[in-house]
Amino acid sequence: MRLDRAELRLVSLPLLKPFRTSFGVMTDKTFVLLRLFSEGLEGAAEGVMDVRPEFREETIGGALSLLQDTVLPSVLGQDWANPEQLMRHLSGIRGNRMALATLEMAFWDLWARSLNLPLSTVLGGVRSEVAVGVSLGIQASIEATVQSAVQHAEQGYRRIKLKIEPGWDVAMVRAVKAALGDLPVTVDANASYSLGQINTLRALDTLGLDYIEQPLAWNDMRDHAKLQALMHTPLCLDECITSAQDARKALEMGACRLVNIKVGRVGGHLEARRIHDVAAAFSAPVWCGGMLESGVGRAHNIHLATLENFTKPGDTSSSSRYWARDIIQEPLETSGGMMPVPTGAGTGVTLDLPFLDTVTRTRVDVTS
Ligand code: OSB
Ligand code: MG
Repeated sequence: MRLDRAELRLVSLPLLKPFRTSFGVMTDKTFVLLRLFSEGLEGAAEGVMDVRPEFREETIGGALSLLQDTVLPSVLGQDWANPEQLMRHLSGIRGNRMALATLEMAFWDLWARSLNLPLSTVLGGVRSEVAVGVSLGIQASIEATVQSAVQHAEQGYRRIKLKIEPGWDVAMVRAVKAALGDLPVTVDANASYSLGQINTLRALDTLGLDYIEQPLAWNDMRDHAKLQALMHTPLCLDECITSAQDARKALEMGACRLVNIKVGRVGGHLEARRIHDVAAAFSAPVWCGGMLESGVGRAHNIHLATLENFTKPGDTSSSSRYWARDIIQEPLETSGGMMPVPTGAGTGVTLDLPFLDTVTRTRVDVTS
């Protein structure tokens, strides 16, 4: 496929409710949206970097400049046979996997559309719907958290994930567990604890959680390995894993027993699939994470989650939990905790351009 041109937008979409994690409060989701054009077709993807580097180190500013000034000019105006060839061309770029994922995913969408096949089919997926849970941000009170958890359980979500931070953990989790009975409950600390807080971590270990996500520092697998050796509850890494090599090392050293795969964090679908395969070789389950994506990124996540070893519910819940209106035309809604995989070519979703224009802050066209 010859890549004719690209369009980069900075989009800001208001969240229905603020989302609070250990690293901050989000009231709007601001993201980079990339559209790639080739031979009358179009592919799209969104980046998962934030304005401030509080989840990982990449930023929207850095990614926009890398894509606009360096990466896109080096791939536009040329023919690319498949995603592998495109990414081999960019293999000299160190890090910046969120920025690279934005291009890689848009290219997969475009390429699958040119083959007239759903993205899940070209990725090798085996499911027409995927199991999903919800990720509940830090709330104002334990009562409010229990109420929200019960509501989502009643809607059929297959797992409840609770954001925690020091001081908002054992008592809150115990109350939610008591209210939910057998439904799997997990926690995500977003790197807010250290081994110095081992007493709290040991208390969390007694609560029957399905797993504990990224308790320790965003870039520290060694301390996670020390912690896992002391805990019965499996640890799951998110921030620490940006590649299949990271996943191999983490599983080898016992830093985790399962992996949260976010295609936007790891450089795209090729690397996400490699992580999926490495984890399978270790008999470690994987699940599909989310970064509060709009319908564009959400659709990519849903297609990826159709691969065989995505055996735990993912974070790609209904779009209507996040937005009054999404930037795509199709609804992405769960029923009974299952999200149907869009059936059209590529991601199977179409931009709602008039609405997108109203939430676009900047827009640049890039040509070769
Ligand atoms: O750590 O998984 C995370 C959202 C933003 C940044 C990091 C994370 C999250 C979530 C939300 O947990 C998942 C979602 O609903 O998209
Ligand atoms: Mg996480």
